[in-house]
Parts: sequence; structure tokens; C-alpha cells
Amino acid sequence: KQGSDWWRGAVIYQIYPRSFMDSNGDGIGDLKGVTEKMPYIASLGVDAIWLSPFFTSPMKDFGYDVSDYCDVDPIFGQLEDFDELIEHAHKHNIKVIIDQVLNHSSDQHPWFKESRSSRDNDKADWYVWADAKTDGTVPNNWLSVFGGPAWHWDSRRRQYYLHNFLDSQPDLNFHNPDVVDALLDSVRFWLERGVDGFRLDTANYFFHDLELRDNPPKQEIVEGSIGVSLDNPYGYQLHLYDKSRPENIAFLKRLRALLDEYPGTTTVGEVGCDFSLKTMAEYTQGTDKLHMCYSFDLLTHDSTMTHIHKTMSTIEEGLGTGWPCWSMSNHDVERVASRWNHGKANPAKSKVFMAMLLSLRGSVCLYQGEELGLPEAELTFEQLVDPFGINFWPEFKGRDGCRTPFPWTNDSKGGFSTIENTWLPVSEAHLPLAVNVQQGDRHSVLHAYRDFLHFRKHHPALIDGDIEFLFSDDDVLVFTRTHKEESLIVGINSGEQAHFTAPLSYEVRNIVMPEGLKIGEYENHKMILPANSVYIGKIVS
Ligand code: TEU
Ligand code: CA
Repeated sequence: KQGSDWWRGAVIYQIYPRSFMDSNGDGIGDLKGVTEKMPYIASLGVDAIWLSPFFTSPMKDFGYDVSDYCDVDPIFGQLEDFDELIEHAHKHNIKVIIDQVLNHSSDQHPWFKESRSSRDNDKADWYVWADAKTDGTVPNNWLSVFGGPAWHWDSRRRQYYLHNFLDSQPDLNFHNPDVVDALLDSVRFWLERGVDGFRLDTANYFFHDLELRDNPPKQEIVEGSIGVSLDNPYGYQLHLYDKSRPENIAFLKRLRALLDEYPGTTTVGEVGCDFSLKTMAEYTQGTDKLHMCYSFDLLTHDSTMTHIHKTMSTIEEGLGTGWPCWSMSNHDVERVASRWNHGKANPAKSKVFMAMLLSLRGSVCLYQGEELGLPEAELTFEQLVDPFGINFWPEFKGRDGCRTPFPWTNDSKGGFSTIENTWLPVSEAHLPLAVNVQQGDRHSVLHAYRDFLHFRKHHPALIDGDIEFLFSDDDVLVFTRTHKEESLIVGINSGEQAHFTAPLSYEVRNIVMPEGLKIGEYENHKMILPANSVYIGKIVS
């Protein structure tokens, strides 16, 4: 799809640069590595890449703690390497989306160093500072996503500062217009360098309640949602006052106005925590805020088609002119091949879930390795480096298992690096699924992805057609996608053999389906779906 709305229905391939390709043999992936692998990325048939942060950082949260918004961390290379990456991507017709972590900076950012130095310096109000209560305790009951209170005592200022994540990730104060100006300047810096868009980290966390009111307890716990565990009170609080504040809308409008100066650019906001479907709809409504948002609904919950149906219906109801982006895997959650298959890779199911994701209404983010059907890597406690995982072990194993090096080849180092001692170990279980192995196997998950992405490009209904659901149970989902040029019926079956009888008004014709999938049949208004199969047909009347 060409033109300035290329992002509507686009497929975005997420790269975690630390783990994609190491070009200089230090055991850590880098920007030159990404550039080197551009032909592979292009061979998948995706429209864009999203690069997780590569900015200057002390790496306490592996780059989501930025200490210079306008430079590249030496681990990943330098600005020239980024320019080269963009140039190569564009040559291959691939757009480049970069991550912007605006909500918080690193505590090593010069802004924070100055802010914490006294109560009356120029940047004294650039972060969220608050006095202790009279008994010395924290200002209110807000909690950090990574565990414990969201407040950290600073002995120099003798005040607390707010951090939604690590205490080395202080929240910037968006109520201060100078902060907003400075952040928008850094966004402009990358627009000037030619990026095609931004993934906005924690897009609904930017503002906090100025009265610092306590969050109320939650009436109902949604199982599977972020931060819900017996030891972690985070999920037992309704995040009314620290997330999704109404003031954010005006900020998103300013950000959009800036992007509109650079036609063809886009945004995809990460929306987490409570009311995320409602917030996604609100943020993407009209043409003056974000272009797209994603929530965690397909990232952390169970895989039943009933759940998918419910999530999609909810978003469709409230969405209006808004536009969602869906993903099943990313650098924050257990890989889908494990999460939805009880821990084990299952190529047949990976293909079915792939076809489902790429047929729903919305843009799609695929996470590196998803196209190989990689399962979550198993790591011991000693091997963990993610502070989130270390904090919550063993109940929650953290995010290292989805961040291990990408398996390019099936030799012991996986073709990722020239050294053995990579920043996280290459998973042995990934070697039989390496790119070189799947390349040579016509029935591999990798080929199925390529074929489906190619097929999808020729079916405008799958890219931005309307959606209507006809049926769902735990395993089966049937829906239609309708576009002015074509109308399709899609049947997905992730369980044992099943069938679905369509309303008599549907006349359906078979079309050539992508290879590598188990294909269902359609005859006399009956869709027959063998175990782990997909059917897509053309509705002719
Ligand atoms: O994630 C925000 C977020 O909600 C996650 O922290 C999520 O709750 C957690 O990873 C559980 O799966 C973004 C980034 O995607 C994440 O990598 C960063 O650590 C975080 O922001 C802080 O910048
Ligand atoms: Ca390297």
C-alpha cells in the first residue's frame, strides 16, 4: 500500500536490536547488524520495522531508560549507522518506526541530574517531586509496574520523585510546558533524520493527577492482566489517577500536529493498564491524535477464540474512525508459541494463529522470531538480567525468555554473533528452528508467514475491510471482511475438526489460498475445518 495512509493495515516487524544481529562480535546485537539483515526482513514481505530503543542509555531497562534522546548508544553504533539503516530500509521499501520513551528518562539524564540537585534549579519541576506525608511516608498509594511504591526518596532534595517503572526511570512532569517542548524537539530531531514514525512507549502514562489522589481498590480482578499476581498489589488497584489522564489528549494533539508536518509518518501508541480498549479508541479517533494504538489484550491473555471475538467486538463498538494495531508477541511478554501452546512449539498452531492475526481488522506487529514459531527460551534464575523478572521470580519469570538472540543458523552460536558469551544465551531449543533450517523446508512456519503476507497484499479486504463476526467458540472463529473491491469469509480453527454452517444468503467461491497452511473446505453453505486449519473464500453474493 502506497500513500500517506500506508500504515492502515500495515504489518510492522519489531526488532529488538540487542538480540537481532551482532556485527562486531561483542555479543550484543547492533544497528549495523540490522542493516546487514535488511534483505531477510524484506523477504518476509512486511511493510515496516519498529526498532526497540537504541538511544544512549545506562541500560538498566535495556534502553527503555534514555540518557540522551538524540544520540545512539555506543553499544548499538553511532548516528551514521542509523542513517545507513534508514537508507537501506527505504531502498527495500521498508518504513522505519522508532521507539520513543517519553514518559520517563534515565536518572543519568542531565535533566534529572539537574532536577535532583536542589529544589530551585531551572529544571526543579521537570520531574514529579512531592513532599513526604507528615509521618515521612510516601505521598500516596501509587505503585510501580516493576514492584513496590512508585515513589523514591531523594536525600538531597528531601522529597520523593515518581517512577512508574524502576527508580532509575524517573517520570518526566508533562504538566510542565518546557518538558513537553523539549520532548517534542527530540521527536522532531528523528523526523528530520527521516524516520517514518514512532512507537510510543506507555502512551497513556504521560500525565498524573496534580492532586496526587490515591487510586481506589479494584472491584474486579481481570485475570491475566499486567501486574496481577498474589504478591503484587499493582493489579488490585484501579489506576484512575496515575494513568490515562484527560490532560494527555491535548499533548497527543500537539504531537500529531508535529507529525503532520512530515506527511506519511505514523504513530503506534502502547496502551496498558486499565480501560485500555476504551483508551485505544479515544486516542485514535479522528485525525488529530494518534494513528494507531495497541493494548495487551492479545499479548497476555488466553488464546480462546471466544476471547479474541470478545476483544474485537468491544473495540469495534467503540472505535468509530479509530484504528487498532494487534500483536501476539513482543519484548515484554512470553512468546505466543509457548503462551498459547502450553509451553511447547507447535508449527501447525503457530500457522493458524498467524492467519488469524493477519486476517483481523487492524495493523499488525510481528515480533522477531514469531515468523519462526520460536517458543519462549528457558532460563535459570542465574541467567536472568531483566530487573522485572529478577524481582518477581519464580512466580513470574520476566522478559529475558523472549529476548534471547535470534537464531540465524543451527550451529552452536546460532549465527547471531562470533562469540560464545552473548548477552543472553542462544536458546538450544531454537537451533532446530533457525532461519537456515526453515529456509530449506517448504512446510516451515517461516514459509507460511511469507506466503500469507504475500497473499494478504493481494486482498484489500484483509488489509482495511470492515469486519463482522459470524461465530466463535473456544477453538473456532468465523468472520467476514468487506471492502469495496471484495468480500471474504474467514474461518479459523485452532482445535480438532469442526464445521460451520453459513447463512443461506452467502454464496462463496474458493480462492487460491497461501501454501503451507492446512486448508478447510466450503460446500453447500458448510465450512469444514480440519484440525488446525484455515479457510478463506470469496463471498460472491
Ligand atoms: O512497557 C510498559 C508496560 O506496561 C510493560 O512494562 C509491561 O507491563 C511489562 O513489560 C510486563 O509485561 C514499556 C516497554 O515496552 C517495556 O519494555 C519497558 O520496560 C517499559 O515500558 C518502561 O519503559
Ligand atoms: Ca555488537
